[in-house]
Amino acid sequence: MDLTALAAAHPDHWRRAACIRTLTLDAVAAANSGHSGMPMGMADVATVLFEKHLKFDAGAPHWPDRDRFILSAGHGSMLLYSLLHLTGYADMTLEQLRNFRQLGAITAGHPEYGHATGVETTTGPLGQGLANAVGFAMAEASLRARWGAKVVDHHTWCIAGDGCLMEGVSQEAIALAGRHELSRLIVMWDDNGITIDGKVSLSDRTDQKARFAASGWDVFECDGHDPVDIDRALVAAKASPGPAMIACKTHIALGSSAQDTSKGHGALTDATLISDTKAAYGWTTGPFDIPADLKEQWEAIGARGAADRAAWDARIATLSTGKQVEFARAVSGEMPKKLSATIKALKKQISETAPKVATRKASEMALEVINPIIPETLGGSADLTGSNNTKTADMGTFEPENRKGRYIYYGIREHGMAAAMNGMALHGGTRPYGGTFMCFTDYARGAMRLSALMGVSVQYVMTHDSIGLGEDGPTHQPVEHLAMLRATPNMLVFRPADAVETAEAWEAALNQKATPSVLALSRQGLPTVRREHKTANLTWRGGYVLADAGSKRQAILMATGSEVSIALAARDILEAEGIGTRVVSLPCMELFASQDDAYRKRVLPGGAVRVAVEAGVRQSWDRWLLGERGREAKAGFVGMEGFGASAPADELYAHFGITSEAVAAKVRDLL
Ligand SMILES: Cc1ncc(C[n+]2csc(CCOP(=O)(O)OP(=O)(O)O)c2C)c(N)n1
Ligand SMILES: [Mg+2]
Repeated sequence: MDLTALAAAHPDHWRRAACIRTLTLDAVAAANSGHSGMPMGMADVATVLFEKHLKFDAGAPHWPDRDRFILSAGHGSMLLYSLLHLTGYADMTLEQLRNFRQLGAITAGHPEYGHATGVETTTGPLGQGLANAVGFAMAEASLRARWGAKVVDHHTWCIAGDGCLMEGVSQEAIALAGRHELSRLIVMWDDNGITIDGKVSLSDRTDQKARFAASGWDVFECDGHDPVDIDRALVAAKASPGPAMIACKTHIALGSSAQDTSKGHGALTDATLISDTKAAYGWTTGPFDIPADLKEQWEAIGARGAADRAAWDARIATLSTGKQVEFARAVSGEMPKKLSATIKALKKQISETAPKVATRKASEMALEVINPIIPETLGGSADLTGSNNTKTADMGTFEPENRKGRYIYYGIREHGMAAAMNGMALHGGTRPYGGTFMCFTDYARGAMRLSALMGVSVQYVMTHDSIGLGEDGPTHQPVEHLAMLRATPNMLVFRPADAVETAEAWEAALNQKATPSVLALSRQGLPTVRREHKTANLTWRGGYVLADAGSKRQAILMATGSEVSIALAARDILEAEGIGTRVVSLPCMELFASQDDAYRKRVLPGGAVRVAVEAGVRQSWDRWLLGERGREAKAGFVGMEGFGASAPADELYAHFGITSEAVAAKVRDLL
């Protein structure tokens, strides 16, 4: 590359972009780790985007109608941190850049949501940001339809690398965006032909432009180092009727001796390389030293959106007070006050009629009363709507012809669904939930982990939660999934026993602002075990005494979901034999663990034999069996030890020995 010619053609732009490039070199050198090449390669595109197109106000980073900028190629975090610092985000000080990747700094190795303002989502696992961006754009389209362009009217911009486009989740996301004609979504592909192992051609020969076009995108290209050409492409992409992809031809690690090589991908820390590169940029100041005139130019860019933002504030002020309050509530993630009374009324009705229904059906019953009072829910399923029972009567279908529709047909795309839901939740103003078979948590897991890491309230409706699904067999029967989900920090795993607990689980889950939830729901019908109406939400406490010992307590049975009724039947057997037996329902271990010690002790006192029953593996039960005043010699587990099998559910329970007789026998053994 002839850098002199580039600099001469657009000297002001060149110097502005060099700020990003040199801050990146300095921060990576200070940390002695990180990724230099991507920010050095994409600095021109990002400069034009922030200077001319992105609607934002660095002084109001939470402005709801700002454009969203998603750095899907999260390893290039210094691109984002440099931009946030340069444009004047108050928290992104020079000190933070100096402490890039250090403990306590907001400049984490990869951008992390909740650390620095202006970081819209956590990226780093390649492909996630792109799939989040689709969710952001869906949320924008949904809210614009409901609130009008006066209130919601913005774009979602995403920078994705070769790696993002290779990851499978990108295909799911691209197809979804194309189908939904998300014209406000613009993806800028860092087309540098390089990944860590070498040239992209080592492992790929996909025609990416044809690939996007095949899914209904409008495709553009530009010279990623020519600001005029970049601007032309951005203008065209913004105006195009479909989602837009711009192939930005760039040179990784531009201007360094590592340019166009995989060496340029990682940390360029060699002092000579750095000084030579800076000299090639025409840069004369020392590390982290941005000349005052350049900082002023960048701060003016950061303030460019202030007038727009003020105009938006004025427009919001013209809404009725009721609407203003409702908009603020939805954006804050607060639940409407009516939710609590609505759930109580449903619980009362269930306890009185005591239906025998699958908890997936009970979930639908809950959603039928929830969706009408929480207008921001956006439900969906990965092509299992009739099995997950996720669609309620009033929702309508979200589609280009009906952006007000609140039900999303995600297609067979569990990972894309989960990542899109993260984007919707992060966008704010919407409450996404989506379903699939619990076993296919595996397919969604990459994004589910990020829901937990970011602390976003997404509800995963995972039905067919055990061997109880029967004939579909072991490919579809989750065994290890409860343990795996419970092992995930900041994730609530609900496995309700009946329709009452299911309604309670929904209330508890929706009230979480910073924690995602999984609702593990049965395919098979379950009796109502909560026959006596209680206004208190017992599931919200995680665990509680469902049936106490009739005589002196000798055993405590713990169970979740479909095995609670098995525990109750075992209790009947044992009580008839004069063995006082308590049954504890434990619909959410995480919430139970967060109760104070006194409450946990009341539910799980010491002394008695303890047996846990769950049609899954034992892992995750040991705290309740051995800890919490329990003892190894007096603890047993009735559940699964391997994969399931293909047969009717009743036969499987008998075959795997998950029966009330087996539970009673285990208690007798331990006494
Ligand atoms: C899911 C996932 N797999 C692997 C990685 C490790 N990784 C980080 S960057 C990278 C190469 C990405 O290539 P590209 O997107 O072209 O970035 P560039 O080298 O052009 O900056 C890999 C494999 C990751 N971050 N996420
Ligand atoms: Mg690349």
